[in-house]
Amino acid sequence: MKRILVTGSYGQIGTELVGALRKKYGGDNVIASGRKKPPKILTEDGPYLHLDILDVNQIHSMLVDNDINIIIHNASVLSGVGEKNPQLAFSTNVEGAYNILEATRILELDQVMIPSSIAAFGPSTPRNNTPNDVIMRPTSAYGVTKVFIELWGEYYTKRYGVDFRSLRYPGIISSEALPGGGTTDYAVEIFYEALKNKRYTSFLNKGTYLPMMYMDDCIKCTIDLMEADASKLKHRSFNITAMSFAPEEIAAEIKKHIPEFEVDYAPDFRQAIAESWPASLDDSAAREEWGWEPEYDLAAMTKDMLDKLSKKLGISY
Ligand code: AKB
Repeated sequence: MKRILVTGSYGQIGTELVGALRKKYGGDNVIASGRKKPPKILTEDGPYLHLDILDVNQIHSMLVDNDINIIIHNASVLSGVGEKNPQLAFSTNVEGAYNILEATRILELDQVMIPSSIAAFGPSTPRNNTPNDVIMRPTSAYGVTKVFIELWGEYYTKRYGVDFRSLRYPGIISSEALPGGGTTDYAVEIFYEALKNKRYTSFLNKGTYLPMMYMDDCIKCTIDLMEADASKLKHRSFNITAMSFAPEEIAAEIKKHIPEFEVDYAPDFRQAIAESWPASLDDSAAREEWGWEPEYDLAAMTKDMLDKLSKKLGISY
């Protein structure tokens, strides 16, 4: 039986991942955790427990007391926040992931998943159709922490047999919880502003292509990799993508549904971060090793986002 702990559960991905995991494995078998007061959605069908990922004793007792055998460690500082506060990125992302990997090793848990990101790549990486195995020299603080996570996790797999798995998430677009301080957040904000104000000022410039994915696909690939047969995995860290677009392209797609919608551009410090990341990814390793295949393209994602958000905000379009 799977007993799963999700850290950072109130984040953009955690909020929806916990619900999907509870549906699949039973509410009581999925422990949501974090340091904040949880939203109602996390306490309705299962337990939410307070957890500080820098407190090693608390991590160990939570894992033992709740008979956990799988950790999905989503607690992380994102790229924008990490660039403003690199020391926070180090403690949350590096020390936090180290504590979780150590607990997995010491307590001999079945599996640990810790997200990586397109941020693990850097300006010397080929930008288009970036391969799974390629030079990784990120220049953002966040990106450096993600390379640490991948390499330390893979080292633990090789050295100690820890079943570490990681997805290099692209920008994730979703309607439930807002992303917290990333470079790809514009692709979520744009929907809120299109519905509320019919205009949006993008903090990334025209022509800034980035790999992206809708939340439904993000949940699917996370659970699919968790369940993948370990004997089929040649890699432990995987590129995954569903689409790639620039701000003016998502704006044009929204405009098909909201013709009055207007966008202008005022790039800030996140422009440099975005320019150091891939524009598109080659995710053939994920497709070959565990059958990854996305469902949503730009048009399908835009329609579903507008439908869900307009219902949530009570604004018709
Ligand atoms: C961010 O923009 O920081 C994240 C990511 C791509 O990892 N969404």
